Amino acid sequence: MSNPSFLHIHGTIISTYTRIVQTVAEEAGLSWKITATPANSEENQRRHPFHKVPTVEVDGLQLFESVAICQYIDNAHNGGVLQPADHQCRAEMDRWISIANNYLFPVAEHGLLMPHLAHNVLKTPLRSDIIEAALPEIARHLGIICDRIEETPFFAGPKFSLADIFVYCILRPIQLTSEGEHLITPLLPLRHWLNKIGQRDSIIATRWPIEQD
Ligand SMILES: N[C@@H](CCC(=O)N[C@@H](CS)C(=O)NCC(=O)O)C(=O)O
Repeated sequence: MSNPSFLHIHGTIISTYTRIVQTVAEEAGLSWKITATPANSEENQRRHPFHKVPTVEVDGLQLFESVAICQYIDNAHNGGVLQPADHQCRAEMDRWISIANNYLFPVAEHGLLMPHLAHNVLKTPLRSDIIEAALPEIARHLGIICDRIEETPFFAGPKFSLADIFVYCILRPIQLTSEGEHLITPLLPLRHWLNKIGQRDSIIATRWPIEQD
């Protein structure tokens, strides 16, 4: 039986979606630990029918899919403060989480981050051809996301929400590549928002080793 005030995360340590869940736990003041569990391991295949990470145990529940996990943590342990009560802001929050998950993450993951990871970890030649092919689409997504954050302080509207956590944790690894940094540098509103969100305690507490000063 899980400790009711403890979150056990199973996932890879350097993972966008693991960081999203860690960040929401930090915002909620919920203690957490990670057990390193590769996505394609037998253990994870039992935990997640689509073989993705993270999965979690909390309050005696086994949960997977980050949106469901984050909403559960925020509702059960944080008074729902990361989800706007106002219907229009709530729709904006859901919209920007969907955009980040369904459009930005897949192209950035396959077209930019995985080629860099393979190069850095497996020491294979950098697949610049894959990166070059993906950059126009990534640039288009960044432009759309920048337009939104030019018109409002946070993605859902006036208040910080789950949408800011999803968008930040998906954008930040892009910004950590030279190509992503090059695309983001001229997008001033987006850069300012990244700096602002990057100063939150929950984001600082979940920094990856490559982000440490
Ligand atoms: N829809 C899933 C996506 C999770 C996801 O894509 N996780 C990545 C790591 S950041 C993963 O499991 N990648 C391994 C793979 O796709 O094989 C969620 O929201 O939790």
